[in-house]
Amino acid sequence: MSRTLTVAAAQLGPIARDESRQSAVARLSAMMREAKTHGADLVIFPELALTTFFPRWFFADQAEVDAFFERAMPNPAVQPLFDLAGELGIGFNLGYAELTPEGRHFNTSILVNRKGEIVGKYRKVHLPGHRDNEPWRPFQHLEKRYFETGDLGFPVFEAFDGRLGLCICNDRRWPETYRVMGLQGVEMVLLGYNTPQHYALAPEQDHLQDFHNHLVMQAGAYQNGTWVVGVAKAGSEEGCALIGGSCIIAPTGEIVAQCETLDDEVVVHACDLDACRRIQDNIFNFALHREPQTYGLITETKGKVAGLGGKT
Ligand code: ING
Repeated sequence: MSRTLTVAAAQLGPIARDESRQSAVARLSAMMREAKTHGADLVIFPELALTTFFPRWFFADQAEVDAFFERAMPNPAVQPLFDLAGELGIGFNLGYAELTPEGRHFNTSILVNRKGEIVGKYRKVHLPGHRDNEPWRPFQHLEKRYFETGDLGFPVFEAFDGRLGLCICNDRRWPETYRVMGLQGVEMVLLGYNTPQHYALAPEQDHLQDFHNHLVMQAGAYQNGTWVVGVAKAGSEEGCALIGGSCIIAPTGEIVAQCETLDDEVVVHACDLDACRRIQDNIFNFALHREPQTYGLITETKGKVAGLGGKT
């Protein structure tokens, strides 16, 4: 009897700067209900799914930044989503800005089970962008200013009769993210993203954003024999074009379901978690084929070092 986990990728269209949490939660709830009608056990929402992508602006006043953060999870504005999960018997993955009681700021994602209980939490490790206001840019990307580097590692959680891992947006571009979870036997990686079409430091690559988006997730899936569900906040959000391309990817690297619009849209797929074995036990059988004694540089240095090949 194979272990099938039916997941829904619930892509969000734009969230306006002045859109209330209640409005965002209503949209998420509508997609959760739709996912349930298609038999989903688990629905995956985007990164920072309760507010507009506020790192696109520079705020001198920290109080204006903190207004985009959640001081508790759940909280009164989000509680209806947790209640609905329990009522429908469906789990969910939600990205939001976390402000801890100690005053620490994280770009966070949680995994909630069918009873509406938080069973997993992750804080974004790879923070892209920059720290200071750079007026030359058409829009800012101040994640390094507004968030701290995640301090929870890349955990894998036993849930939904499988091994589920979480990451967020830029994390999906780094092979280390998937491999640390792959070494924990992950069977499904859940992630959300807010990805602008325009990348100010390399505008000649703007037309490749959708290709790069799928490339990195498909590679991560195949090289670790895991399902990957990537879900966008998409569309023109406060004048900034965000890519869509939300999708569900099999352990073979094949995209098995993909959103077609840049709006609120749900796609569903029944994922056979045992399909991971066909990759993890063979081509990427880590215990059989990896040679970690050769990989030291990967954790010994942050940036590049002199070549190991010696003088040429
Ligand atoms: N967004 C983007 C991402 O990694 C980015 C930042 C955009 C990096 C385009 C490179 C190119 O998808 C977030 N939120 O990490």
